[in-house]
Amino acid sequence: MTENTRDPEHEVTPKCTIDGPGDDRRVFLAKMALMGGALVGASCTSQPKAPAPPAASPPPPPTKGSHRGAQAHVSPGQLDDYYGFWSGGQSGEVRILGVPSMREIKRIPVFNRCSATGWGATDFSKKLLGGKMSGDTHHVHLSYNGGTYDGRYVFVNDKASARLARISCETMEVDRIIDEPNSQGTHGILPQRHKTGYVFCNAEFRTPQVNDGRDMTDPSKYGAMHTAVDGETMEVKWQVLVEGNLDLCATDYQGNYSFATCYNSEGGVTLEQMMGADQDHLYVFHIKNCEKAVAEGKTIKVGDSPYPVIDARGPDSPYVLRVPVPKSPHGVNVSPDGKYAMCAGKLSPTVSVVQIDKLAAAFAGKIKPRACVVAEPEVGLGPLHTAFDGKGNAYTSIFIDSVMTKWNIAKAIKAFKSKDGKTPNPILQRLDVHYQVGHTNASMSETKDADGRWLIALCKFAKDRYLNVGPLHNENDQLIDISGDEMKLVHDGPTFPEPHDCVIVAKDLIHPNKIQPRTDPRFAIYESWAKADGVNLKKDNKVIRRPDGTVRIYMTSQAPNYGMRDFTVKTGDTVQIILTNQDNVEDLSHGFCVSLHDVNFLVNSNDTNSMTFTAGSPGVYWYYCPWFCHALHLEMRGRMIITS
Ligand code: K7E
Ligand code: CUA
Repeated sequence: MTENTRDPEHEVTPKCTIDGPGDDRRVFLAKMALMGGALVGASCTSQPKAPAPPAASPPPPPTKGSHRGAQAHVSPGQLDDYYGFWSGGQSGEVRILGVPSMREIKRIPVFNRCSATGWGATDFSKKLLGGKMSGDTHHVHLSYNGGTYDGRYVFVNDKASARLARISCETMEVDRIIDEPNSQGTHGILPQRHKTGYVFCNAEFRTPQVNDGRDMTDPSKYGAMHTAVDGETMEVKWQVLVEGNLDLCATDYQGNYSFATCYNSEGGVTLEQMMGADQDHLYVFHIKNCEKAVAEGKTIKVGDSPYPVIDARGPDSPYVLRVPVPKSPHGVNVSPDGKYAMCAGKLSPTVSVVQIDKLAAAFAGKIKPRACVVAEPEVGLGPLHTAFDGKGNAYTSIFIDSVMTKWNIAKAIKAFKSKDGKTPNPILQRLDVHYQVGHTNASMSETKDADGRWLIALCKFAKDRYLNVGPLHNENDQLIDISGDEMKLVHDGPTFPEPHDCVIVAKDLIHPNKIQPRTDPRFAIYESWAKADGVNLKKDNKVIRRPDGTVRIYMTSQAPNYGMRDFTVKTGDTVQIILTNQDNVEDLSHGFCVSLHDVNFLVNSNDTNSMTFTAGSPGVYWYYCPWFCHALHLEMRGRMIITS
């Protein structure tokens, strides 16, 4: 790079992780590499040899003036170019970051309890969560149309409780959560890309089918589900039962196939057993054949679940094709041209490139499944996930080596066919990242419109990159400029544990409402209560004692007042506050917090929200607005009077 327009204040210079004896990081990395080396070497005899040393050939010389670098600094008052949707890992939430500034703009509670919004405690969220208060989000993906995002929904998995949630892009609130039947460890998910059709969900953990106490000691009878959920209705449509662990998920751009990496074709239940075989598979699911089987009733029922299951355990069938790839693959990502599924090797230093238009011949038995693999470049130790720039290059995250490897897809295919299997060298650059990168993604990488501007490396370890804040370290999400010939690290972004994945979406594709549109499914619930009680939600302030003894408090808010200065209930009453915000202007949220009652929730502009609790001992309890809304915000309060 010959010129640099970035503000040096905002640059983070990549530190070398290879030099500097005695350096903590070096020792750590060496240990990791050893561990990984042992893993790879242990039973990997038929695998390709260790990867070539990092970037042996110097990167191409910069063409003068060819690349000024993308602008990472976003000045105060300026907006980002992209919405970044981040999974929140064990926090159970989803976050929205602006890219390239990496500013965290919003947290969306999904499977977690959130004190600020009341998510997990409000009536609607409690109903969706069914009493669960934790989750583990790994993968966020948006609904598609025509190969790119349609800006309507965000889908996210819960690995902990085998659930799928949907966030409405109108409000950036969760509107649905469903359980994946007969599944544990719901991990990889991906919607179809030609339209909002199915969202496919992979169960990572093999379990007895049915899991009711049978077959517990016979893991050979365990299986895992690949589930097709209708992204529009959020109903499970059908499932495919297979014998192997299903890890990451992908879909093609035509609507023909869905994919799952399978790292445990051995069917093991211990780590050693799972690493036994040199070869695992990319499972390819044939969607039309599955639909046909469902239509013709060639399905079984598993347990209490009403949904049809295609039993595809055993050899290849019209439903599932198993493409052999080196042992324990992890990520699978489809290139923006729709041609290739990239299967990252994890325990093999390779990425297996599967040519999607060969799959039909393999399903038809005309070629061997392995013949669909058209390249297998060596990218480094511990490849996990792959992103794309839309210019024919791929970027694979390399966990053990702590690098991002940029490689050229066409060159990798050519090299695979060549006499020595190595020429031309497809590896273009290896960039140190800090440290132990998991997922990676690039701007619009999961669409046909991948634009090659920004790459994110989601690093699992931050080590010494930030001020010491105690034993729990943050993660380190690094921003890399890929607009030129070379990758260039431009920003470190700390995140609270542990985002696994993110997608980066051009801002023009997302259009949230700034005022609550009152169209989410939860409004039908409030309206039905109000109708039954003869109440006008938007106007009335009324205390209704229901026949079942429940006391419903319908209340309005308008800065800086609640519609009720006080209300009276009896000790032990079940009290439901249904609060409607009459303020109908941007950014005027109120909330409702009741002293000593663990009640605290948010009501946005033009919103209604509700929470139910039990009235405590007799006395006076102030309720107040916790959101700073007005000069008289502190006065926005009233008394709950509890009589005996
Ligand atoms: Cu690689 Cu759950 Cu996407 Cu983590 S998974 S890294
Ligand atoms: Cu309403 Cu503060």
